[in-house]
Amino acid sequence: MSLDTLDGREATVLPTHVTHLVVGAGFAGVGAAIKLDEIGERDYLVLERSQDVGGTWLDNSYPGAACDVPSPLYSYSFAPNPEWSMSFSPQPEIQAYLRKVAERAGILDRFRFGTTLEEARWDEDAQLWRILTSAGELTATTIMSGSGGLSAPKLPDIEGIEGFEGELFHSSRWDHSAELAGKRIAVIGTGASAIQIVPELQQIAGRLDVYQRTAPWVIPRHDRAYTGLEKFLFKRVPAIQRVYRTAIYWGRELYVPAFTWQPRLAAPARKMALANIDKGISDPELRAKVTPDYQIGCKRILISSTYYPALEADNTELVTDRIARVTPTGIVTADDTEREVDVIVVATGFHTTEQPIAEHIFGRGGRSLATVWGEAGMASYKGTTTRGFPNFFQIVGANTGLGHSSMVFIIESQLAYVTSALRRLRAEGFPAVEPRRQVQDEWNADIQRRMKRTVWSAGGCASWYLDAHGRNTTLWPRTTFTFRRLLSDFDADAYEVEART
Ligand code: N01
Repeated sequence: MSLDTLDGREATVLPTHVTHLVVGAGFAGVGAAIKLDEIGERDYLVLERSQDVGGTWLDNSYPGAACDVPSPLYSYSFAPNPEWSMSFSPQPEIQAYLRKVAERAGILDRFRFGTTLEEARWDEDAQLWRILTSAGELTATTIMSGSGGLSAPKLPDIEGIEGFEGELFHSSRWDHSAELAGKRIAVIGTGASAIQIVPELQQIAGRLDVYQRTAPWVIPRHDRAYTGLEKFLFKRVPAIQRVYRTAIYWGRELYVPAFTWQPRLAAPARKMALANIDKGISDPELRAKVTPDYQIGCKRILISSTYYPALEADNTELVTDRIARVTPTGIVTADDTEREVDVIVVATGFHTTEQPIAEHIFGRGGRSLATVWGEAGMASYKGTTTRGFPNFFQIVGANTGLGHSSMVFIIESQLAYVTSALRRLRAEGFPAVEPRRQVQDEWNADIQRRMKRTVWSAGGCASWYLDAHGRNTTLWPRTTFTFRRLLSDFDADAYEVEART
Protein backbone atom coordinates (compact mmCIF):
# COMPACT_ATOMS: atom_id res chain seq x y z
CA MET A 1 0.00 0.00 0.00
CA SER A 2 1.21 3.53 -0.76
CA LEU A 3 1.01 4.90 2.72
CA ASP A 4 3.45 7.53 3.90
CA THR A 5 3.83 8.74 7.43
CA LEU A 6 3.46 12.50 7.77
CA ASP A 7 3.68 14.20 11.15
CA GLY A 8 2.83 10.89 12.78
CA ARG A 9 -0.33 10.54 10.67
CA GLU A 10 -0.70 8.07 7.86
CA ALA A 11 -1.62 9.76 4.62
CA THR A 12 -2.86 8.13 1.46
CA VAL A 13 -0.72 9.06 -1.50
CA LEU A 14 -2.57 9.63 -4.73
CA PRO A 15 -1.08 9.89 -8.22
CA THR A 16 -1.78 13.11 -10.09
CA HIS A 17 -3.64 11.22 -12.84
CA VAL A 18 -5.12 7.77 -13.44
CA THR A 19 -6.85 6.54 -16.57
CA HIS A 20 -9.69 4.97 -14.58
CA LEU A 21 -10.99 5.90 -11.16
CA VAL A 22 -13.20 3.27 -9.53
CA VAL A 23 -15.37 4.41 -6.63
CA GLY A 24 -16.37 1.88 -3.97
CA ALA A 25 -15.00 -1.53 -3.00
CA GLY A 26 -18.13 -3.65 -2.89
CA PHE A 27 -19.10 -6.28 -5.46
CA ALA A 28 -19.18 -3.60 -8.17
CA GLY A 29 -15.83 -1.96 -7.36
CA VAL A 30 -13.89 -5.17 -6.76
CA GLY A 31 -15.40 -6.66 -9.92
CA ALA A 32 -14.52 -3.52 -11.89
CA ALA A 33 -10.89 -3.68 -10.76
CA ILE A 34 -10.61 -7.34 -11.73
CA LYS A 35 -12.13 -6.71 -15.15
CA LEU A 36 -9.87 -3.69 -15.77
CA ASP A 37 -6.88 -5.90 -15.06
CA GLU A 38 -8.24 -8.56 -17.37
CA ILE A 39 -8.45 -6.21 -20.34
CA GLY A 40 -5.00 -4.79 -19.65
CA GLU A 41 -6.23 -1.41 -18.32
CA ARG A 42 -3.93 -1.41 -15.31
CA ASP A 43 -3.70 2.33 -14.72
CA TYR A 44 -6.55 2.58 -12.25
CA LEU A 45 -7.23 3.35 -8.61
CA VAL A 46 -10.10 2.28 -6.35
CA LEU A 47 -11.30 4.76 -3.71
CA GLU A 48 -13.12 3.32 -0.71
CA ARG A 49 -14.26 5.38 2.27
CA SER A 50 -14.26 2.34 4.62
CA GLN A 51 -11.20 0.49 5.76
CA ASP A 52 -11.86 -2.76 3.89
CA VAL A 53 -13.61 -4.25 0.89
CA GLY A 54 -17.24 -5.35 1.16
CA GLY A 55 -19.44 -2.30 0.52
CA THR A 56 -22.90 -3.09 1.82
CA TRP A 57 -21.55 -6.40 3.15
CA LEU A 58 -19.10 -4.50 5.32
CA ASP A 59 -21.61 -1.86 6.46
CA ASN A 60 -24.44 -4.22 7.38
CA SER A 61 -22.96 -6.17 10.26
CA TYR A 62 -26.10 -6.26 12.39
CA PRO A 63 -26.92 -9.51 14.26
CA GLY A 64 -28.50 -12.00 11.87
CA ALA A 65 -27.32 -10.23 8.69
CA ALA A 66 -27.34 -12.70 5.82
CA CYS A 67 -28.16 -12.68 2.14
CA ASP A 68 -31.64 -13.58 0.94
CA VAL A 69 -30.31 -14.82 -2.40
CA PRO A 70 -28.88 -18.36 -2.19
CA SER A 71 -25.08 -18.48 -1.94
CA PRO A 72 -24.27 -20.34 -5.22
CA LEU A 73 -25.92 -17.47 -7.12
CA TYR A 74 -24.70 -14.66 -4.85
CA SER A 75 -21.09 -14.78 -5.99
CA TYR A 76 -19.14 -13.84 -9.12
CA SER A 77 -19.50 -16.33 -11.97
CA PHE A 78 -15.71 -16.20 -12.35
CA ALA A 79 -15.02 -16.90 -8.66
CA PRO A 80 -17.21 -19.70 -7.34
CA ASN A 81 -16.84 -20.36 -3.64
CA PRO A 82 -16.97 -24.03 -2.63
CA GLU A 83 -16.62 -23.00 0.99
CA TRP A 84 -20.00 -21.37 1.61
CA SER A 85 -21.20 -22.86 4.89
CA MET A 86 -24.93 -22.25 4.37
CA SER A 87 -27.38 -22.20 1.52
CA PHE A 88 -27.94 -18.49 2.35
CA SER A 89 -24.60 -16.92 3.26
CA PRO A 90 -24.14 -14.98 6.49
CA GLN A 91 -22.74 -11.45 6.09
CA PRO A 92 -19.25 -12.15 7.52
CA GLU A 93 -18.72 -14.93 4.96
CA ILE A 94 -19.72 -12.69 2.06
CA GLN A 95 -17.36 -9.95 3.19
CA ALA A 96 -14.55 -12.51 3.68
CA TYR A 97 -15.30 -13.93 0.21
CA LEU A 98 -14.93 -10.52 -1.41
CA ARG A 99 -11.64 -9.91 0.37
CA LYS A 100 -10.32 -13.29 -0.70
CA VAL A 101 -11.33 -12.70 -4.32
CA ALA A 102 -9.56 -9.31 -4.26
CA GLU A 103 -6.46 -10.79 -2.62
CA ARG A 104 -6.26 -13.65 -5.09
CA ALA A 105 -6.60 -11.21 -8.00
CA GLY A 106 -3.61 -9.27 -6.63
CA ILE A 107 -5.37 -5.92 -6.97
CA LEU A 108 -5.42 -4.57 -3.42
CA ASP A 109 -2.34 -2.40 -3.93
CA ARG A 110 -4.50 -0.17 -6.10
CA PHE A 111 -7.18 0.32 -3.43
CA ARG A 112 -7.09 3.44 -1.28
CA PHE A 113 -9.09 2.72 1.84
CA GLY A 114 -10.35 5.44 4.13
CA THR A 115 -10.52 7.76 1.13
CA THR A 116 -13.76 9.47 0.17
CA LEU A 117 -14.62 10.96 -3.19
CA GLU A 118 -15.75 14.48 -2.36
CA GLU A 119 -16.25 15.94 -5.80
CA ALA A 120 -15.71 15.03 -9.45
CA ARG A 121 -15.99 17.79 -12.08
CA TRP A 122 -15.86 17.28 -15.81
CA ASP A 123 -13.29 19.60 -17.36
CA GLU A 124 -14.65 20.42 -20.82
CA ASP A 125 -11.37 21.82 -22.11
CA ALA A 126 -9.08 19.08 -20.91
CA GLN A 127 -11.79 16.41 -21.36
CA LEU A 128 -11.10 14.64 -18.14
CA TRP A 129 -12.47 14.43 -14.63
CA ARG A 130 -10.99 16.69 -11.93
CA ILE A 131 -11.42 14.89 -8.67
CA LEU A 132 -11.25 16.02 -5.09
CA THR A 133 -10.91 13.33 -2.44
CA SER A 134 -10.40 13.34 1.30
CA ALA A 135 -6.75 12.53 0.56
CA GLY A 136 -6.10 15.14 -2.11
CA GLU A 137 -6.70 15.77 -5.79
CA LEU A 138 -6.18 13.87 -8.99
CA THR A 139 -7.54 13.67 -12.51
CA ALA A 140 -9.02 10.69 -14.34
CA THR A 141 -10.05 9.92 -17.89
CA THR A 142 -13.00 7.80 -16.82
CA ILE A 143 -14.91 7.20 -13.61
CA MET A 144 -16.48 3.84 -12.80
CA SER A 145 -18.81 4.34 -9.88
CA GLY A 146 -19.73 1.34 -7.76
CA SER A 147 -20.90 3.36 -4.82
CA GLY A 148 -24.03 1.30 -4.20
CA GLY A 149 -27.76 1.86 -4.39
CA LEU A 150 -28.37 1.02 -0.73
CA SER A 151 -25.49 2.75 1.00
CA ALA A 152 -26.82 5.95 2.59
CA PRO A 153 -28.94 5.24 5.70
CA LYS A 154 -32.33 6.93 5.78
CA LEU A 155 -33.21 8.13 9.24
CA PRO A 156 -36.86 8.55 10.18
CA ASP A 157 -38.17 12.07 10.50
CA ILE A 158 -39.80 11.63 13.91
CA GLU A 159 -40.36 14.51 16.34
CA GLY A 160 -37.94 14.44 19.25
CA ILE A 161 -35.71 11.64 17.93
CA GLU A 162 -32.53 13.72 18.27
CA GLY A 163 -33.28 14.18 21.97
CA PHE A 164 -33.38 10.46 22.80
CA GLU A 165 -30.94 9.88 25.65
CA GLY A 166 -30.41 6.13 25.26
CA GLU A 167 -28.54 4.32 22.50
CA LEU A 168 -29.83 4.91 18.98
CA PHE A 169 -28.34 3.61 15.75
CA HIS A 170 -29.27 2.62 12.19
CA SER A 171 -29.29 -1.04 11.18
CA SER A 172 -26.42 -0.46 8.74
CA ARG A 173 -24.33 1.39 11.33
CA TRP A 174 -24.63 -1.17 14.12
CA ASP A 175 -23.01 -0.10 17.37
CA HIS A 176 -21.24 -3.28 18.43
CA SER A 177 -20.15 -1.66 21.67
CA ALA A 178 -23.77 -1.18 22.83
CA GLU A 179 -24.77 -3.48 25.66
CA LEU A 180 -28.05 -5.08 24.61
CA ALA A 181 -28.55 -8.11 26.85
CA GLY A 182 -31.53 -7.64 29.15
CA LYS A 183 -32.24 -4.15 27.79
CA ARG A 184 -35.55 -2.63 26.68
CA ILE A 185 -35.13 -2.30 22.91
CA ALA A 186 -37.29 -0.79 20.18
CA VAL A 187 -36.88 -1.65 16.50
CA ILE A 188 -38.46 0.84 14.09
CA GLY A 189 -39.28 -0.73 10.71
CA THR A 190 -40.19 -4.17 9.45
CA GLY A 191 -38.22 -4.43 6.19
CA ALA A 192 -35.54 -6.95 5.13
CA SER A 193 -33.07 -5.69 7.74
CA ALA A 194 -35.52 -5.60 10.66
CA ILE A 195 -36.88 -9.08 10.11
CA GLN A 196 -33.36 -10.46 10.45
CA ILE A 197 -32.55 -8.33 13.48
CA VAL A 198 -35.76 -8.98 15.45
CA PRO A 199 -35.28 -12.76 16.02
CA GLU A 200 -31.72 -12.11 17.23
CA LEU A 201 -32.66 -9.30 19.61
CA GLN A 202 -35.67 -11.19 20.91
CA GLN A 203 -33.32 -13.82 22.31
CA ILE A 204 -31.35 -11.36 24.41
CA ALA A 205 -33.60 -8.37 25.08
CA GLY A 206 -35.38 -7.84 28.37
CA ARG A 207 -38.24 -6.40 26.29
CA LEU A 208 -38.52 -5.86 22.55
CA ASP A 209 -40.97 -3.46 20.87
CA VAL A 210 -41.25 -3.79 17.09
CA TYR A 211 -42.80 -0.76 15.39
CA GLN A 212 -44.56 -1.79 12.19
CA ARG A 213 -45.87 0.85 9.79
CA THR A 214 -46.71 -1.54 6.95
CA ALA A 215 -46.77 -5.33 7.27
CA PRO A 216 -44.31 -7.09 4.95
CA TRP A 217 -45.00 -10.30 3.02
CA VAL A 218 -42.69 -12.95 4.46
CA ILE A 219 -42.18 -16.44 3.02
CA PRO A 220 -40.26 -19.23 4.82
CA ARG A 221 -36.49 -19.31 4.68
CA HIS A 222 -35.34 -22.81 3.73
CA ASP A 223 -31.81 -22.35 4.94
CA ARG A 224 -29.48 -25.17 5.81
CA ALA A 225 -25.80 -25.90 6.31
CA TYR A 226 -24.06 -27.49 3.34
CA THR A 227 -22.94 -31.00 4.15
CA GLY A 228 -19.29 -32.00 4.14
CA LEU A 229 -19.97 -34.10 1.05
CA GLU A 230 -21.50 -31.14 -0.81
CA LYS A 231 -18.54 -28.91 0.04
CA PHE A 232 -16.12 -31.63 -1.02
CA LEU A 233 -17.94 -32.03 -4.32
CA PHE A 234 -18.21 -28.24 -4.88
CA LYS A 235 -14.42 -28.13 -4.58
CA ARG A 236 -13.53 -31.22 -6.57
CA VAL A 237 -16.25 -31.08 -9.20
CA PRO A 238 -17.03 -27.37 -9.68
CA ALA A 239 -19.67 -28.28 -12.28
CA ILE A 240 -21.91 -29.44 -9.43
CA GLN A 241 -22.00 -25.99 -7.84
CA ARG A 242 -22.66 -24.56 -11.29
CA VAL A 243 -25.70 -26.85 -11.57
CA TYR A 244 -26.98 -25.48 -8.22
CA ARG A 245 -26.34 -21.95 -9.47
CA THR A 246 -28.13 -22.51 -12.75
CA ALA A 247 -31.15 -24.16 -11.10
CA ILE A 248 -31.48 -21.29 -8.59
CA TYR A 249 -31.03 -18.69 -11.33
CA TRP A 250 -33.79 -20.07 -13.56
CA GLY A 251 -36.07 -20.78 -10.59
CA ARG A 252 -35.91 -17.08 -9.73
CA GLU A 253 -36.39 -15.88 -13.29
CA LEU A 254 -39.78 -17.62 -13.21
CA TYR A 255 -40.93 -14.91 -10.79
CA VAL A 256 -40.47 -12.15 -13.38
CA PRO A 257 -43.86 -12.62 -15.11
CA ALA A 258 -45.56 -12.66 -11.71
CA PHE A 259 -44.03 -9.27 -10.90
CA THR A 260 -44.53 -7.70 -14.27
CA TRP A 261 -47.53 -8.79 -16.28
CA GLN A 262 -49.53 -11.48 -14.46
CA PRO A 263 -49.94 -10.87 -10.70
CA ARG A 264 -52.19 -13.93 -10.50
CA LEU A 265 -49.05 -16.01 -10.98
CA ALA A 266 -47.97 -14.77 -7.56
CA ALA A 267 -50.81 -16.70 -5.89
CA PRO A 268 -48.56 -19.63 -4.78
CA ALA A 269 -46.13 -17.19 -3.12
CA ARG A 270 -49.06 -15.48 -1.36
CA LYS A 271 -50.34 -18.84 -0.14
CA MET A 272 -46.88 -19.72 1.13
CA ALA A 273 -46.62 -16.40 2.99
CA LEU A 274 -50.05 -16.80 4.61
CA ALA A 275 -49.10 -20.34 5.70
CA ASN A 276 -45.88 -18.89 7.15
CA ILE A 277 -48.00 -16.57 9.32
CA ASP A 278 -50.23 -19.42 10.45
CA LYS A 279 -47.24 -21.59 11.28
CA GLY A 280 -45.33 -18.91 13.14
CA ILE A 281 -48.13 -17.22 15.06
CA SER A 282 -51.04 -18.76 17.00
CA ASP A 283 -52.70 -15.55 18.26
CA PRO A 284 -55.42 -14.50 15.75
CA GLU A 285 -55.11 -10.82 16.67
CA LEU A 286 -51.36 -10.83 15.98
CA ARG A 287 -51.92 -12.82 12.78
CA ALA A 288 -54.29 -10.10 11.57
CA LYS A 289 -51.78 -7.37 12.40
CA VAL A 290 -48.99 -8.97 10.35
CA THR A 291 -51.17 -9.82 7.34
CA PRO A 292 -50.42 -7.32 4.53
CA ASP A 293 -53.23 -5.56 2.69
CA TYR A 294 -51.48 -5.11 -0.66
CA GLN A 295 -50.33 -7.43 -3.42
CA ILE A 296 -47.40 -9.70 -2.70
CA GLY A 297 -44.27 -8.49 -4.52
CA CYS A 298 -45.29 -4.82 -4.37
CA LYS A 299 -42.57 -4.40 -1.74
CA ARG A 300 -39.63 -6.78 -1.63
CA ILE A 301 -40.78 -10.27 -0.58
CA LEU A 302 -38.93 -11.12 2.61
CA ILE A 303 -37.78 -14.54 3.75
CA SER A 304 -37.73 -15.72 7.35
CA SER A 305 -38.90 -18.68 9.37
CA THR A 306 -37.98 -17.11 12.69
CA TYR A 307 -39.49 -13.61 12.46
CA TYR A 308 -43.10 -14.50 13.27
CA PRO A 309 -42.27 -16.77 16.25
CA ALA A 310 -40.08 -13.94 17.60
CA LEU A 311 -43.02 -11.52 17.37
CA GLU A 312 -45.17 -13.88 19.43
CA ALA A 313 -42.56 -14.41 22.15
CA ASP A 314 -43.45 -13.23 25.66
CA ASN A 315 -40.86 -10.45 25.70
CA THR A 316 -41.94 -8.99 22.31
CA GLU A 317 -44.71 -6.56 21.39
CA LEU A 318 -45.67 -5.66 17.83
CA VAL A 319 -46.73 -2.02 17.91
CA THR A 320 -48.89 -0.95 14.95
CA ASP A 321 -50.03 2.42 16.28
CA ARG A 322 -48.31 5.28 14.46
CA ILE A 323 -45.25 6.74 16.18
CA ALA A 324 -46.13 10.27 17.36
CA ARG A 325 -42.82 11.29 18.89
CA VAL A 326 -39.70 10.16 20.67
CA THR A 327 -39.00 11.42 24.19
CA PRO A 328 -35.61 11.35 25.95
CA THR A 329 -36.60 7.99 27.44
CA GLY A 330 -38.98 6.28 25.05
CA ILE A 331 -41.42 6.26 22.14
CA VAL A 332 -44.93 7.72 22.23
CA THR A 333 -47.56 6.38 19.84
CA ALA A 334 -50.61 8.18 18.44
CA ASP A 335 -52.81 6.77 21.23
CA ASP A 336 -50.53 8.65 23.68
CA THR A 337 -48.94 5.51 25.10
CA GLU A 338 -45.28 5.89 26.01
CA ARG A 339 -43.07 2.80 25.95
CA GLU A 340 -39.79 3.48 27.71
CA VAL A 341 -36.71 1.95 26.10
CA ASP A 342 -32.95 1.89 26.57
CA VAL A 343 -32.07 1.34 22.90
CA ILE A 344 -33.69 2.30 19.59
CA VAL A 345 -32.64 0.50 16.41
CA VAL A 346 -33.79 2.37 13.31
CA ALA A 347 -34.15 -0.17 10.50
CA THR A 348 -35.76 2.38 8.23
CA GLY A 349 -33.90 1.73 5.00
CA PHE A 350 -31.79 3.79 2.63
CA HIS A 351 -31.83 6.74 0.25
CA THR A 352 -32.53 4.93 -2.98
CA THR A 353 -34.17 7.18 -5.55
CA GLU A 354 -31.70 9.98 -4.87
CA GLN A 355 -28.36 8.17 -4.97
CA PRO A 356 -25.92 9.91 -2.62
CA ILE A 357 -23.05 9.92 -5.15
CA ALA A 358 -25.15 12.16 -7.44
CA GLU A 359 -24.49 15.23 -5.31
CA HIS A 360 -20.76 14.86 -5.86
CA ILE A 361 -20.62 14.42 -9.64
CA PHE A 362 -20.64 17.58 -11.82
CA GLY A 363 -20.91 17.03 -15.56
CA ARG A 364 -21.11 19.31 -18.58
CA GLY A 365 -21.92 22.93 -17.72
CA GLY A 366 -21.11 22.27 -14.05
CA ARG A 367 -24.50 20.64 -13.43
CA SER A 368 -24.55 17.97 -10.76
CA LEU A 369 -26.09 14.57 -11.35
CA ALA A 370 -28.34 15.34 -8.38
CA THR A 371 -29.63 18.48 -10.15
CA VAL A 372 -30.26 16.64 -13.40
CA TRP A 373 -31.99 13.75 -11.64
CA GLY A 374 -33.78 16.08 -9.25
CA GLU A 375 -35.63 17.63 -12.18
CA ALA A 376 -36.51 14.50 -14.12
CA GLY A 377 -35.93 11.62 -11.71
CA MET A 378 -33.07 9.11 -11.92
CA ALA A 379 -32.50 8.22 -15.55
CA SER A 380 -29.53 6.85 -17.46
CA TYR A 381 -28.85 4.77 -20.53
CA LYS A 382 -28.73 1.06 -19.74
CA GLY A 383 -28.41 2.06 -16.09
CA THR A 384 -24.77 2.77 -16.83
CA THR A 385 -24.08 6.01 -18.73
CA THR A 386 -25.78 9.38 -18.46
CA ARG A 387 -26.24 12.23 -20.92
CA GLY A 388 -24.15 15.23 -19.83
CA PHE A 389 -21.64 13.09 -17.90
CA PRO A 390 -18.97 11.96 -20.38
CA ASN A 391 -16.91 8.89 -19.52
CA PHE A 392 -18.89 8.35 -16.32
CA PHE A 393 -19.89 4.70 -15.97
CA GLN A 394 -22.18 3.74 -13.15
CA ILE A 395 -22.46 0.17 -11.93
CA VAL A 396 -25.87 -0.34 -10.24
CA GLY A 397 -27.38 2.85 -11.60
CA ALA A 398 -30.97 3.79 -12.43
CA ASN A 399 -33.38 0.86 -13.00
CA THR A 400 -30.84 -1.88 -12.42
CA GLY A 401 -32.14 -3.19 -9.07
CA LEU A 402 -33.90 -6.52 -8.70
CA GLY A 403 -36.79 -7.80 -6.63
CA HIS A 404 -36.12 -11.44 -7.33
CA SER A 405 -32.53 -12.36 -8.13
CA SER A 406 -28.85 -11.67 -7.60
CA MET A 407 -27.43 -8.17 -8.04
CA VAL A 408 -24.07 -9.80 -8.76
CA PHE A 409 -25.51 -11.01 -12.07
CA ILE A 410 -26.52 -7.44 -12.94
CA ILE A 411 -23.13 -6.10 -11.86
CA GLU A 412 -21.31 -8.59 -14.08
CA SER A 413 -23.56 -7.66 -17.01
CA GLN A 414 -22.72 -3.98 -16.55
CA LEU A 415 -19.02 -4.73 -16.19
CA ALA A 416 -19.10 -6.62 -19.50
CA TYR A 417 -20.69 -3.55 -21.13
CA VAL A 418 -18.20 -1.12 -19.62
CA THR A 419 -15.15 -3.19 -20.49
CA SER A 420 -16.48 -3.54 -24.02
CA ALA A 421 -16.79 0.25 -24.13
CA LEU A 422 -13.29 0.75 -22.75
CA ARG A 423 -11.75 -1.53 -25.35
CA ARG A 424 -13.37 0.59 -28.01
CA LEU A 425 -12.35 3.86 -26.37
CA ARG A 426 -8.79 2.69 -25.97
CA ALA A 427 -8.60 1.97 -29.68
CA GLU A 428 -9.65 5.57 -30.31
CA GLY A 429 -7.41 7.20 -27.70
CA PHE A 430 -10.10 7.56 -25.03
CA PRO A 431 -12.34 10.25 -26.50
CA ALA A 432 -15.20 11.65 -24.42
CA VAL A 433 -18.37 9.61 -24.89
CA GLU A 434 -21.88 10.12 -23.61
CA PRO A 435 -25.21 8.64 -24.68
CA ARG A 436 -27.29 10.51 -27.26
CA ARG A 437 -30.23 12.33 -25.70
CA GLN A 438 -32.82 10.56 -27.84
CA VAL A 439 -31.39 7.11 -27.17
CA GLN A 440 -31.37 7.69 -23.41
CA ASP A 441 -34.91 9.10 -23.46
CA GLU A 442 -36.21 6.15 -25.47
CA TRP A 443 -34.56 3.67 -23.11
CA ASN A 444 -36.24 5.28 -20.11
CA ALA A 445 -39.60 5.75 -21.81
CA ASP A 446 -39.63 2.03 -22.58
CA ILE A 447 -38.80 1.18 -18.95
CA GLN A 448 -41.52 3.47 -17.60
CA ARG A 449 -44.05 2.06 -20.08
CA ARG A 450 -43.27 -1.46 -18.85
CA MET A 451 -43.45 -0.31 -15.22
CA LYS A 452 -47.08 0.74 -15.46
CA ARG A 453 -48.41 -2.79 -15.41
CA THR A 454 -46.04 -4.14 -12.76
CA VAL A 455 -46.99 -5.10 -9.23
CA TRP A 456 -44.53 -2.42 -8.01
CA SER A 457 -46.67 0.33 -9.56
CA ALA A 458 -50.12 -1.22 -9.35
CA GLY A 459 -49.80 -3.45 -6.27
CA GLY A 460 -51.32 -0.99 -3.81
CA CYS A 461 -48.27 -0.16 -1.68
CA ALA A 462 -45.65 2.56 -1.22
CA SER A 463 -42.07 1.34 -1.42
CA TRP A 464 -38.49 2.51 -1.74
CA TYR A 465 -38.65 1.47 -5.40
CA LEU A 466 -40.68 4.59 -6.25
CA ASP A 467 -39.49 8.19 -6.36
CA ALA A 468 -41.36 11.30 -5.24
CA HIS A 469 -43.22 11.38 -8.59
CA GLY A 470 -44.33 7.74 -8.18
CA ARG A 471 -41.92 6.57 -10.90
CA ASN A 472 -40.04 3.34 -10.39
CA THR A 473 -36.46 4.42 -11.11
CA THR A 474 -34.77 1.66 -9.16
CA LEU A 475 -35.83 -1.73 -10.53
CA TRP A 476 -35.23 -3.53 -13.80
CA PRO A 477 -38.64 -4.60 -15.14
CA ARG A 478 -37.55 -7.45 -17.41
CA THR A 479 -35.65 -10.72 -17.10
CA THR A 480 -32.03 -10.53 -16.06
CA PHE A 481 -30.97 -12.49 -19.14
CA THR A 482 -32.57 -9.75 -21.27
CA PHE A 483 -30.52 -7.21 -19.34
CA ARG A 484 -27.39 -9.24 -20.00
CA ARG A 485 -28.18 -9.55 -23.69
CA LEU A 486 -28.83 -5.81 -24.07
CA LEU A 487 -25.53 -4.98 -22.38
CA SER A 488 -23.43 -7.70 -24.01
CA ASP A 489 -21.61 -5.31 -26.35
CA PHE A 490 -20.85 -1.58 -26.43
CA ASP A 491 -23.28 0.00 -28.90
CA ALA A 492 -21.16 2.93 -30.09
CA ASP A 493 -24.00 4.17 -32.33
CA ALA A 494 -25.94 5.15 -29.21
CA TYR A 495 -23.18 7.58 -28.22
CA GLU A 496 -21.79 10.94 -29.15
CA VAL A 497 -18.05 10.84 -29.38
CA GLU A 498 -15.75 13.82 -28.99
CA ALA A 499 -12.11 13.35 -29.88
CA ARG A 500 -9.60 14.25 -27.21
CA THR A 501 -7.93 17.60 -27.71
O1 N01 B 1 -35.17 -1.06 4.51
P1 N01 B 1 -36.67 -0.97 3.91
P2 N01 B 1 -34.31 -2.36 4.86
N1 N01 B 1 -41.71 5.29 10.89
O2 N01 B 1 -36.74 0.35 3.26
C1 N01 B 1 -40.11 1.47 7.93
C2 N01 B 1 -31.80 -4.88 0.94
N2 N01 B 1 -31.54 -5.79 2.04
O3 N01 B 1 -33.00 -1.88 5.38
O4 N01 B 1 -42.97 -0.19 4.72
C3 N01 B 1 -41.95 3.98 10.96
O5 N01 B 1 -37.01 -2.16 3.12
C4 N01 B 1 -40.71 1.05 6.62
O6 N01 B 1 -42.11 1.09 6.69
P3 N01 B 1 -43.01 1.18 5.33
C5 N01 B 1 -33.11 -5.25 0.27
O7 N01 B 1 -33.05 -4.91 -1.09
C6 N01 B 1 -31.27 -7.08 1.75
O8 N01 B 1 -35.05 -3.28 5.69
O9 N01 B 1 -42.32 2.21 4.47
N3 N01 B 1 -41.45 3.09 10.10
C7 N01 B 1 -40.12 -0.35 6.48
O10 N01 B 1 -40.82 -1.27 7.24
C8 N01 B 1 -34.08 -4.38 1.01
O11 N01 B 1 -35.28 -4.19 0.34
C9 N01 B 1 -31.07 -7.96 2.77
O12 N01 B 1 -44.33 1.62 5.80
C10 N01 B 1 -40.68 3.54 9.12
C11 N01 B 1 -38.72 -0.16 7.08
O13 N01 B 1 -38.78 0.96 7.93
C12 N01 B 1 -33.27 -3.13 1.20
O14 N01 B 1 -31.96 -3.59 1.49
C13 N01 B 1 -31.14 -7.55 4.09
C14 N01 B 1 -40.37 4.90 8.98
C15 N01 B 1 -37.67 0.10 6.03
O15 N01 B 1 -37.57 -1.01 5.22
C16 N01 B 1 -33.73 -2.23 2.32
O16 N01 B 1 -34.09 -3.01 3.45
C17 N01 B 1 -31.38 -6.24 4.34
C18 N01 B 1 -40.93 5.79 9.92
N4 N01 B 1 -40.70 7.10 9.83
C19 N01 B 1 -31.58 -5.37 3.34
N5 N01 B 1 -39.57 5.04 7.89
C20 N01 B 1 -30.82 -9.37 2.48
O17 N01 B 1 -30.24 -9.77 1.51
C21 N01 B 1 -39.40 3.81 7.38
N6 N01 B 1 -40.06 2.90 8.12
C22 N01 B 1 -31.32 -10.29 3.46
